[in-house]
Amino acid sequence: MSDAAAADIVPPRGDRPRVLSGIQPTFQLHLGNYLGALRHWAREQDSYDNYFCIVDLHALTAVPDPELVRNSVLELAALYMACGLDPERSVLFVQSHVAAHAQLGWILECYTPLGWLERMTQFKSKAGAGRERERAPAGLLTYPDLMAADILLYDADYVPVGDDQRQHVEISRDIAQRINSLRGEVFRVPEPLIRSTGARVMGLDDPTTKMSKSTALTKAGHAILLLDLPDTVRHKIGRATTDTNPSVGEPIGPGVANLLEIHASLRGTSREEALAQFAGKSYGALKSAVTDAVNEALEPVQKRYYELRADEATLRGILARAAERAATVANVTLLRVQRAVGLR
Ligand code: AQP
Repeated sequence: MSDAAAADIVPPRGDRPRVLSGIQPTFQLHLGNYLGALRHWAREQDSYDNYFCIVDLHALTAVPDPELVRNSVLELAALYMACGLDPERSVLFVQSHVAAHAQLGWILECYTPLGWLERMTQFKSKAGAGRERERAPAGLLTYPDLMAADILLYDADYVPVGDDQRQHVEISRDIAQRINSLRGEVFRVPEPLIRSTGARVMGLDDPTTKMSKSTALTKAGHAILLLDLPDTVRHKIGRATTDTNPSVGEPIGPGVANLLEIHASLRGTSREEALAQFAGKSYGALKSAVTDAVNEALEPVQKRYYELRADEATLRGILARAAERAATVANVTLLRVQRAVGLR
């Protein structure tokens, strides 16, 4: 097909706004990924035109073992669906299966001032300093351009993410606006979509840092993993940091606030209602209620996950079909950008 013909076949957008988001297939997902991202994506599928990717190219910045990447992609695909994402209503695809992501990523790198990338919090925290930084993979620095490519390729209106990703969506907007101002209206400029509950679940062991997959890998008590057994969940929450008050009450420390937030988020109440419910109660009572809420939420997810994960052929088929659908949209945008920057 000629370029001109490809550019004319713009898949219909429909009336609903489009969302694009993704998760790295690195290590196991945790409760923060579920409450901050996945659960909202699944619940709101009928309100949006949905594109959710498994961002395996991003995972390479952590340089995991190849077998781990391969396995984690299928694990994540099964978890997406186990958490309620429906491949009929959402395009669930693997980032590296659509070559346009890497192609647009390079173009964006060439249009992004180095200072913007060097200022990113994630780069500074993950690349370290001095000799450690010299050895860090260059992909840690250019990561935001690839993420901007993920979003901009689909002309996404919104990017539903947890609060930790706010800076990445902001830089994607900045990159899009910079190119639009230099080369005409090339990109739709997306907005972050950050929900008020569950947007920043904190580590159980250290409630001043966000729950994260990479920390969970080295600290067993840090995160509740979506595939944790009920007893493991009970044990981890039982050991979660609270504070020195004799019972739940003002002033609320960060550990107790985190447990109340998890409870409120899972039970569909407000923070104020959760505080009123547990005020004056022991930390043991709060932890027991949080454990029950977590285990009730995870039980159906785990059951469905193991059924889906057992059928690898079906998973691969879903991902292959979704990559074709995603590529149809992405290639049209890529061609538009290539023309705007003088490559065609
Ligand atoms: N603690 C969290 N609370 C709420 N939302 C969160 N998300 C991540 N952590 C929390 C959201 O989950 C989606 C996927 O993010 P990710 O793949 O970057 O997951 P991660 O746990 O942040 O992974 P890493 O590899 O461990 O990253 P670092 O080390 O940077 O924390 C996103 O929507 C994210 O907002």
